Amino acid sequence: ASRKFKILVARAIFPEALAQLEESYEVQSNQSDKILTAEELKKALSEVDGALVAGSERIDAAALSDAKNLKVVANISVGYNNLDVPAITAAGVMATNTPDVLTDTTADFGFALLMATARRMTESEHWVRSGKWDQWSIVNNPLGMDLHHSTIGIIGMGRIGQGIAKRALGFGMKVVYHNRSHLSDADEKSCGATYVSKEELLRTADHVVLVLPYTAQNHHTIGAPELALMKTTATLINIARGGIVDDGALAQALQGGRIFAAGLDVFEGEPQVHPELLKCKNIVLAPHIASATEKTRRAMVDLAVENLRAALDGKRPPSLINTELLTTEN
Ligand code: 8YV
Repeated sequence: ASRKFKILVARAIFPEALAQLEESYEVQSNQSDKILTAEELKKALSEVDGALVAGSERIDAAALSDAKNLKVVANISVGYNNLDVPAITAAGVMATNTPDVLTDTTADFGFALLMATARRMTESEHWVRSGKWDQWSIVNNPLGMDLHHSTIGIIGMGRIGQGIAKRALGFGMKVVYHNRSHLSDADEKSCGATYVSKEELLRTADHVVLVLPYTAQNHHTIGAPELALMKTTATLINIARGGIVDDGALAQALQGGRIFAAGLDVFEGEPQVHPELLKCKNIVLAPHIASATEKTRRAMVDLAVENLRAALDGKRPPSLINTELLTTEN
């Protein structure tokens, strides 16, 4: 019989999932909340056949330099900017992610963050908790912006962007989007969405929602020049990645009344948050939880495990990223 495969579980996962892995593999795992250092990660990767990782593990040429037996890196995340895919491919390693299973949960959260931001829910809660709320007032209340019948502009119209568009239709919103490519006519129709240039989107949207992947090209998609195009009454929602927004420029725009409010689930350099953002009142902050429901996080782990198992069994993983690894072999 062949030897048992060794795997690395770089992050805390559900105990039942870990127990199942331990039945099939020799498992090296980090179940603490401490992220492995680059050195620890490199060493662990040199000893295993497969690895389950998430956004905080950077997998690049340096991390892979001693990884002689590694066949698969399964990311427990749909976004994979933590993976240097060309370097992983060059090492002959399969890379996988977790699309689809988190689409609706993440779109729900995007909408929740949008509603909370437009209606100033964080500020309102602080007011109630502070005991300073003394009476109902027509004018001295946190007056927000309407969602219904407003225009939502979605930048990044993949699965999650389309999920947000469909939710927006229920609010009678006009949906415009910007994306690398146009949607098919059928998809545009089912989302009720119209393609516009990024500039037109920024000028016309009442609510701008960012759902695009982080790539070198998308770095600071929203910075001072883009914020300057937006309506002063507009809200900006980032559920994509830190680095897509220039957080320093955003803090200035919020403090200067350049835009109305922002809702952020992701930050440049998270879990650090730009200190100027923390001073802003017109902001709703969340700790990167858009996919965080029990059901969805379990589904993400299960899909990552399915990807890992398939690769180690010599089968095609269901969500293989570097498909060219298989096509060149055959
Ligand atoms: C993950 C995410 O929880 O899937 C993504 O792209 O941002 C989240 O769902 C996170 O990236 C794990 O690191």
